[in-house]
Amino acid sequence: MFDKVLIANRGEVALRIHRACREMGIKTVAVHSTADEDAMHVRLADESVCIGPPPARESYLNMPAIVSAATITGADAIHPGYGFLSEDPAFASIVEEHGITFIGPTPAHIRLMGDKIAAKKAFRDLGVPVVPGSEEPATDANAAKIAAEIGYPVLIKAAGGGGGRGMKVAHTQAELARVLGIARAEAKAAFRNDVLYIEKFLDRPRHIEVQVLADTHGNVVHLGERDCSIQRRHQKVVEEAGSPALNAKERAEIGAVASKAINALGYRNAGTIEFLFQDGAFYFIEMNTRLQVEHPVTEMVTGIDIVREQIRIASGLALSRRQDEIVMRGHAIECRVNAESPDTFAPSPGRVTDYHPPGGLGVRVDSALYSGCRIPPNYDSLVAKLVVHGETRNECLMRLRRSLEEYVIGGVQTNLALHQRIVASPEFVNGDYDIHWLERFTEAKH
Ligand code: MV4
Repeated sequence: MFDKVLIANRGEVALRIHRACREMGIKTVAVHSTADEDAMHVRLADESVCIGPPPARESYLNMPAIVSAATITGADAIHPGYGFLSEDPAFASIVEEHGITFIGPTPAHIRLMGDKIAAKKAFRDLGVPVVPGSEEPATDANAAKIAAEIGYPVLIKAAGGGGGRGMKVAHTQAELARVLGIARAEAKAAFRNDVLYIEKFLDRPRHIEVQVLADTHGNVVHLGERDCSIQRRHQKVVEEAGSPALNAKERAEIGAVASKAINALGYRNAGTIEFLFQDGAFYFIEMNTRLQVEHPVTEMVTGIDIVREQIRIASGLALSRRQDEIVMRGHAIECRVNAESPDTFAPSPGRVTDYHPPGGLGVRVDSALYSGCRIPPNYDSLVAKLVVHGETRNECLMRLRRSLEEYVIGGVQTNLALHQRIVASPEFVNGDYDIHWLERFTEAKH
């Protein structure tokens, strides 16, 4: 097992990783920008290294600075968290070239899943259902033929994309011709890759993802699914485990399909397989090769510490449980608490004057906030995750409502009131929502 892990991240996820290390008797190294000198992740770590100025490009994305920090402090391994360098195959390679273990998948698997066409083909070849669409890149010459074969409406996606940026819907051949060039220019600007592909457009799907873990001994398990359909502009706002949309048969099937594919791919460490689910059918769309923001809902229902498993896997140990030893118990919901304007959704950085997180049975708060801390303007507006567990979805909702009422974050604007409105809405209470629901809900208010 590792003696010392460098955490190449900030905020709540840096703390989350620190906590797993602490419990395992592993020393931690925090890295931070000059904007984060007083940050909680720096205070808790055994050692810390300043890696650059506030802009992420020059600090949390600064590979030489981070690898140097690991070398100087004698760290055996680096955990990248999520965002920043977590899905950069070059970073994973460079870390390993320096004799440091990257806590994550191989660079080859990160690269494969970063190419959305290649990833989709790999899963389709393994018998996983995918959205009907082109197997090859869409060009000006073949796009109309591909779209006609699939049937309109179609969705144009960027092979280097993901997370939804740069997608365009076309309802007719004329519209396809109009938006193809725009999609290509946007993809090139955003991802430096102008390769596009075309899929049948699903008009009201749910976003359901399966958490998997794989070790280097050939063991693979899935930890059930999360429903992440409550989102706005491709930012998830509420996630739950399990999905209110799946029955027991569908749940077993989506998990089994995910495990089988991960095993065949020879994948290692934690991963998330994303599906769209509509009219009782699920379709693979993408795979994420990192720890995800919403991993705690899965931890709450399985009792498995996903970060601990990641560290164990990276150090060569076997998974701590077999599939038949994993039991899903109850229901969990996560609310992403953002420091943002409730009206414009613009980030609301500043000093937190008062901080009183909720507590009690079944309540978990992952946050790096403290009374008097500063939220810098340079990073993501996510400042806390309120994660609540209950024996039933209804008990979970009761606990979530009172936890949201207890939560006090003073000095900055937050989306706590939006969460209160979501959890009070009949559609959310009934589990009756798709990926478009929250956008309609927030627009109706304005
Ligand atoms: C789709 C789709 C409808 N039809 N693909 C957006 C993020 C990216 N990972 C895939 N996305 C979508 N792919 C087909 N064929 C709708 C979306 C989509 C979406 C998916 C998941 C969560 C939120 C979303 C919001 C808008 C669109």
